[in-house]
Amino acid sequence: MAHKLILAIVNDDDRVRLTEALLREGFRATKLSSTGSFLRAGNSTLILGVKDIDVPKVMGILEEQCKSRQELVSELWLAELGLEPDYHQPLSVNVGGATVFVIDVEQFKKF
Ligand code: 2BA
Repeated sequence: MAHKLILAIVNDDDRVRLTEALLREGFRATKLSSTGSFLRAGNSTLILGVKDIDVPKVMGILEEQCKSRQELVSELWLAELGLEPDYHQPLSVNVGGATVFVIDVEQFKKF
């Protein structure tokens, strides 16, 4: 049976609801604490090993549970990036509900 590795970077605020929904449907996940390079805010990266056939179901749960939202980028950080001439106010960016990578898995074993 072929498997995929799903890496999903999600907002911390969605993590509990998302992992509960995944567990209800029988999907196991490992959570890594991660940090976005642009906002430098904490987010969560979920690692899921799933059967090929289950990928659409997991994608559906991610889409349903992860809400996109507006977040402000601090002026201090914009200045550090050298972007302050373009922005005279804190910048509002649309942070996606989930950033998802689906990767082929060569082997999946549990010992
Ligand atoms: P951050 O790097 O903190 O990015 C947060 C949001 O800031 C991004 O939302 C995007 O709307 C904006 N942003 C990021 N880089 C930008 C730039 N150079 N100029 C203008 N705006 C920028 P999302 O795209 O939804 O990404 C949310 C989080 O997902 C990211 O947090 C990062 O942790 C991860 N991510 C997104 N794309 C990725 C990729 N291609 N590879 C790895 N991680 C990624």
